[in-house]
Amino acid sequence: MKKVLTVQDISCVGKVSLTVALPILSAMGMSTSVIPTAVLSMHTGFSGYTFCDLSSQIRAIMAHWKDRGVVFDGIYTGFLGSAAQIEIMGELFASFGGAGKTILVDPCMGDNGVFYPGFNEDFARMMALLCAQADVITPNITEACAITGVPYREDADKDFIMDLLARLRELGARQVILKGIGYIADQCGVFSYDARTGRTNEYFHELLPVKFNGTGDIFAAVAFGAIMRGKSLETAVRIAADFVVSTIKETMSDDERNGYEGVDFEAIIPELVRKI
Ligand code: PXL
Repeated sequence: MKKVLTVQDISCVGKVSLTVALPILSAMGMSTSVIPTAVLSMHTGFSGYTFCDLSSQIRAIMAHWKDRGVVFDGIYTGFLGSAAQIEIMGELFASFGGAGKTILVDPCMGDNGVFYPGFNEDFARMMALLCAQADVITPNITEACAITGVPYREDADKDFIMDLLARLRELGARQVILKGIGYIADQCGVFSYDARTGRTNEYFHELLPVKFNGTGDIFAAVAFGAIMRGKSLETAVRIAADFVVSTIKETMSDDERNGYEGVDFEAIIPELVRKI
């Protein structure tokens, strides 16, 4: 069984980050360890959330693990609690990454052209340096613009997307997944570029008329799990995108549902397991 580590916050309520990544990776057959980057009462989409930054713990956790000979086959980082944690992630990759290990960085920072509370251009510039150390990165358009320094465009056309993809490739990650591409009516696209083959793959699926928090985290967790299970980049993208669509469809049927509460991905886990 593959041993993986995922590093993200614990939002106690709201179905994002660790509370979705951990069950998904376990269901995909990964023996999963965690480093929580921060503890929040609810994710930052809810007003009044509490926030406890756990940066001071991470180096001690890593030192203990080194001492005990802990090793991982793969590392996946998501929402980081502070700019200082980006530097610590570099140390984590140096200590626990290396040949034969897969590092996925989801530069979780924003959506729809705006940063989540607490993030800014300086954080994005540092995140770009972390992306350079990754094997796989999974930004949405907002995050891709932020880490490449390109102004966000609501009406991103195919030329804009291809240029953005080229800039992401130049950052240095081996595989780039760019999600949330919307220049085809009623469809949502995910482009992936693999430096090993030099190929760019385009995958479009139906665009659903609702937004739920946490779907980016779910996408990254599934894509990482699929890659760790030996799927090709293209197949991992398809499995992750189809899973997200199914979870949104499942949740849409609940009329009372507030998008901040996330999706009922739990109901779709059997479908995911059959594809792995
Ligand atoms: O889903 C991304 C995410 C993760 N973690 C926290 C967040 C968000 C998005 O709002 O606030 C704490």
